[in-house]
Amino acid sequence: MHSISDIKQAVTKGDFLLLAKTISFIENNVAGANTFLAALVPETVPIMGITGPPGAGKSTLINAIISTWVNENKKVAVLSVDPSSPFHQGAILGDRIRMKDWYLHPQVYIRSLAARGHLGGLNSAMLSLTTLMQSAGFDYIVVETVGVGQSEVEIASLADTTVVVLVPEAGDEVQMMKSGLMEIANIFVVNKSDRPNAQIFTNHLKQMIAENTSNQLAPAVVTTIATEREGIAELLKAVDAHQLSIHDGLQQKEMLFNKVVQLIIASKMNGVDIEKVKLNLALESAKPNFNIFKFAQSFY
Ligand SMILES: Nc1nc2c(ncn2[C@@H]2O[C@H](COP(=O)(O)OP(=O)(O)OP(=O)(O)O)[C@@H](O)[C@H]2O)c(=O)[nH]1
Ligand SMILES: [Mg+2]
Repeated sequence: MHSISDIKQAVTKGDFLLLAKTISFIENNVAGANTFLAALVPETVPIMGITGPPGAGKSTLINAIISTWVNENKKVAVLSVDPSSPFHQGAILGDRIRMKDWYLHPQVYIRSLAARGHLGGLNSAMLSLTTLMQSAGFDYIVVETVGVGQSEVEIASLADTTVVVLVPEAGDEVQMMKSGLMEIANIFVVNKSDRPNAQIFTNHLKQMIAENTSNQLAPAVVTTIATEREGIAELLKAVDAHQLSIHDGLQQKEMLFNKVVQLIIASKMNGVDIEKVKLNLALESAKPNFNIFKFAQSFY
């Protein structure tokens, strides 16, 4: 493992090689990774989560947001979770195109992460990596996840401000209610508002929010056209406003608690071979006297 001060120094110069290596070490939980993490002193850099259905324009939005921050001379880290489903095989390549302006920029570090294959789960890996970014001299951290399954929704809830990106299409409202996106959104973005029906959709959404949340907690709604960089200033304003509102401590304590629980679970999972669990389960569960507790206990 490299020292965090070496990593930080390199990041300052726009050299992300040490950072990239360290991320791989943490992802693979190599010897020394725990000690390294335990010595980190993170700055209070807010984490912005961006989630929403596939193709809603999350990466295009991030691409536009980065340009604002780079112009302010800030350093930006983007962690993009690739769900690695057959439907998303082009995701990493797609992101390289969508965020093309920034892949080689010295102020911007973009990393795609596979959703599967992390010891102890994606949540704890994500927590480690965002803390690393907070310790490495970045001013802004963005986490992009596809809001399809519950696990993706959970990752977004690790963020300080969660932005849910929707598009004006019929049926999405119902879908959103079901998928749990409503609960985690601090800000809703109606992207692709160049499309017909954008205004109607936005009005529906606002109405739904009013019916489902108390005024105090109501998430803001911002309309954007990410491809034209329209609405980005309004979005960033809403993010700032949300950041200011979360310092009441209660929500933060709850988040901190959830993170600690994730880490404990991850440490307990350390050394458990998930593939072996799966394989053995397939064999054992077919037997007539199968008992789930007995089976699980064999891995404790
Ligand atoms: N018309 C229109 N198209 C847009 C807008 N924003 C993004 N797009 C297009 O929508 C497509 C998907 O954009 P992405 O940014 O890759 O969407 P994403 O949500 O990151 O997609 P995944 O990461 O695959 O889930 C691209 O072809 C974009 O050019 C917009 O505001 N208007
Ligand atoms: Mg994307």
